[in-house]
Amino acid sequence: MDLMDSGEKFNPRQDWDTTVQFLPASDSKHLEKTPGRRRKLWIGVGLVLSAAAVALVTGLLVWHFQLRSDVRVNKVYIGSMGINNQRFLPAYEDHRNPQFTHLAGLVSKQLKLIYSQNSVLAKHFKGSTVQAFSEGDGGDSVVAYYQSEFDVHVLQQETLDKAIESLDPAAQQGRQGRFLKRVDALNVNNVVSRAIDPRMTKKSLVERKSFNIHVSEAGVVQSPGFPDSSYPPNVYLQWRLRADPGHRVRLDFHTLILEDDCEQDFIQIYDSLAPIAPRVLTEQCGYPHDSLSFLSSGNVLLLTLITNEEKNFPGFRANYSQIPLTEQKCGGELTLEKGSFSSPFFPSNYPPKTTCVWTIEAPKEKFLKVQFNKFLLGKYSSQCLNDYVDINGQRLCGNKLKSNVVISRSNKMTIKFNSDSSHVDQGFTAEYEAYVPTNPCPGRFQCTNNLCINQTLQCDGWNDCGDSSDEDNCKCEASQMKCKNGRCKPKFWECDGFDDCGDKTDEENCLKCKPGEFSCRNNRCIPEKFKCNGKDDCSDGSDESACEKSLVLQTCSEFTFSCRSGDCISKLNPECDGEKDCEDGSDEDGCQCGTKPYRSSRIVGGEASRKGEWPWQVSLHIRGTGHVCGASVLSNRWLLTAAHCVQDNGPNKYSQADQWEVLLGLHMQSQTNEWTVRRNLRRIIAHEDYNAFTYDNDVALMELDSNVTLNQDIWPICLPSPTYDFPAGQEAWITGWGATREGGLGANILQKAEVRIINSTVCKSLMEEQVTDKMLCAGVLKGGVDACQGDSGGPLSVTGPSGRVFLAGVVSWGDGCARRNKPGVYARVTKYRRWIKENTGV
Ligand SMILES: *[C@@H]1O[C@H](CO)[C@@H](O)[C@H](O)[C@H]1NC(C)=O
Ligand SMILES: *[C@@H]1O[C@H](CO)[C@@H](O)[C@H](O)[C@H]1NC(C)=O
Ligand SMILES: *[C@@H]1O[C@H](CO)[C@@H](O)[C@H](O)[C@H]1NC(C)=O
Ligand SMILES: *[C@@H]1O[C@H](CO)[C@@H](O)[C@H](O)[C@H]1NC(C)=O
Ligand SMILES: [Ca+2]
Ligand SMILES: [Ca+2]
Repeated sequence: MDLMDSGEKFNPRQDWDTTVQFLPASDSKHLEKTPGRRRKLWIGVGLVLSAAAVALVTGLLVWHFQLRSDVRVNKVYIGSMGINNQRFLPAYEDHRNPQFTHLAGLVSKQLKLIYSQNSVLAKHFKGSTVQAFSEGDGGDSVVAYYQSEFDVHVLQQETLDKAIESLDPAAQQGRQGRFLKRVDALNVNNVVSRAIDPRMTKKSLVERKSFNIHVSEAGVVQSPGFPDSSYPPNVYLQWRLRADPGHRVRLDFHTLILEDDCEQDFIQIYDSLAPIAPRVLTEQCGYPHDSLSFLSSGNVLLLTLITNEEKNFPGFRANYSQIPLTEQKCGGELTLEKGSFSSPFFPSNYPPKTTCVWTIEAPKEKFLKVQFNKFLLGKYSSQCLNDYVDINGQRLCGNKLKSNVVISRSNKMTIKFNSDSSHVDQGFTAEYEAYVPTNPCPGRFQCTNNLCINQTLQCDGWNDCGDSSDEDNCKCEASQMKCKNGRCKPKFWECDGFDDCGDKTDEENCLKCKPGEFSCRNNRCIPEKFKCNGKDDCSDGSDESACEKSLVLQTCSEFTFSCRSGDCISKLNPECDGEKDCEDGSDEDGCQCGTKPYRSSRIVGGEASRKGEWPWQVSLHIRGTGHVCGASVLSNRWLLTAAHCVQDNGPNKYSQADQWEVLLGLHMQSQTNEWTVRRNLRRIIAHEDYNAFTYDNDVALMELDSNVTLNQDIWPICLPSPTYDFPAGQEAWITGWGATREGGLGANILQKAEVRIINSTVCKSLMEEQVTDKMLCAGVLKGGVDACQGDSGGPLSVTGPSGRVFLAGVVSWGDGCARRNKPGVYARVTKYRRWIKENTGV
């Protein structure tokens, strides 16, 4: 049995509870009060008490000042210094070697000399230590990494910070060499230092270690204990990675799972051998989903890990290697009429301190346009002072472009990419094309923002241009409604509470009841004040089903939740919402479900999901064929899928449990990892009333042959009670690898698509009455033209009021493939709640 099957993996679930409090991370040592100071404090307070209200603020300021005025702090700065005319020696890698000690001594002297020329620095300087050396750019120089300590008044820290920053090369321009000359002095070319990150000096960090690694031979670096146990608490670890001269270090993460709060546990990567803030390439925590491949500008890279006492997660594993600096030179002349280019090393993060220039020249009579397909250049700043792309003098930066297309009204274009010395990102990919000025989009539709799109996308109800220009002035089809602003939208978005037209015309004329009246589900109208009064005024109970407070009702209805005691309560969807609504608490029983382990730190637009985003998603494999259907985890033993997935099909005996293998905790089909669990099935229970012609009752249960350990990658979704309400207009997600029952190419990474639940009356009319009451319709909201995001049998996930996710449906027919203008049809899980309970006990 291999590691993946043991199920005895790290299980942080009990730690995720968001109610767990974090340890305060303050370091108050420097502010401890002495008795003498306390007296001043009392005087201060006395003054305050006797003063008028306006003086109160002033008094507090005085108090604050007096309390802190003679507190001194030991301020530590981390820096690097370039030394010219020195060759790097292998001995410089070992801090115990006499040659290291000698050069370190010279560096310390040099620093003292530099500080002595600045009155602020000279006054407070205590001493320096050198931690490491590396090769400088170009071979004939060495870089020293050091730490300098200063003893300063609390209130003068900022002055000291400014004095230190004034030593930066940028600040020193024109003054270079002034402070450097002395007979025995080093020839210094570059001094940069910054205050140490307070998270690195926390007293609680009991273990501090550095590892030196040569990356000339590729290898693996991982957090201690990975993957069998979580990383240790309260450590500060550094991995100093060195490549051969003339090479870059490359670091590719294969796994990274840390606590979801960067103040507690985090890694950082520096383009340096010391953690100097202006050289940081990235800081990561949680379960990041951005590109996790990094490159250095020179031949060194530093990886640090800091952890705290609580919430320790699996950690990381990364591959390191080196690549020659000459490899993948970027930029150049592009002379074809059509082509593409991208930032260096895309889709890895681009290296820092890199500049590339592309020139495009087309035949004289043509113009040029560039379309960015991906554009991630770090944080946006209005003048693009950090990383940027410059097109014919226009700078672009950040990760959102106003328009993805840039055109040039000439046959020439110059594109420059520039990255500064810190904070890297994934970069960009772009296509360029020369065009005839009179016909910019041959055979395609031209958007106002110059994008060219497939003509079939014009007037289809979806905004494909990004500026909606493809949806203006349209003639609507029969299945569409006409908005006042001229747009056409699929009819099933009418009256669902969302403004799909953009001018709200799709939501007008929807209410049948007069103002001041409540619309019952059975279309009756009752006075608003009868709503939630504990009496069934609609006579279908719907006026008592959506109430804030839970009243115990005299009569139950199909819209009200029944407690185990038999009482019915008047609150909408009371189960697992974190509040006890039934007297016996049965609405909050069995709620170990529907939570996602990590919160999203950045909303991504794309269709690929994050690892761990859908821990209830299961991949069902047929032995020898691979992935064919999806399923949802209901418990450590039971899965729910579609009955049509488990029907015999000629020689294929899909109804037999032994034909199947199920994969839980899977993210990429091609890449099973430590957290992927494989199981065989013990039995399959297809719904006895499944109808292969109408797809009615398209649900089936699967029992695993042995329990799985629930963890961050494998976790049940909540089952809704029979009365749970998923109203039309509610947002939901479908997920899957996109295999269709008929075969076809699936996706490698788990895909997701946002959909909205469609009013069943409307859906029934659209789908020509093939939709029964035990089915539910949902339509895709964006994209989804090529991708087939939903798998048969997979979940339709809806987030409830408390953030827990409920299983609203099982992908059944119609359109799991998330096509536009065509609703997907799902088995309505509320209708099978009792059947599931009877068969599984869940
Ligand atoms: C990392 O290295 C290991 C062994 O050196 C190799 O098997 C694996 O494919 C590498 N992974 C990546 C993501 O490069
Ligand atoms: C445009 O879309 C249609 C229908 O989806 C497709 O058949 C056709 O190949 C597309 N044309 C281009 C140029 O992509
Ligand atoms: C499997 O899990 C169920 C429900 O949690 C439990 O009752 C049962 O004892 C477990 N079986 C084994 C073999 O651990
Ligand atoms: C669905 O739409 C129909 C017709 O537009 C309407 O009468 C009905 O109240 C709607 N149902 C729900 C649950 O919104
Ligand atoms: Ca469109
Ligand atoms: Ca509740």
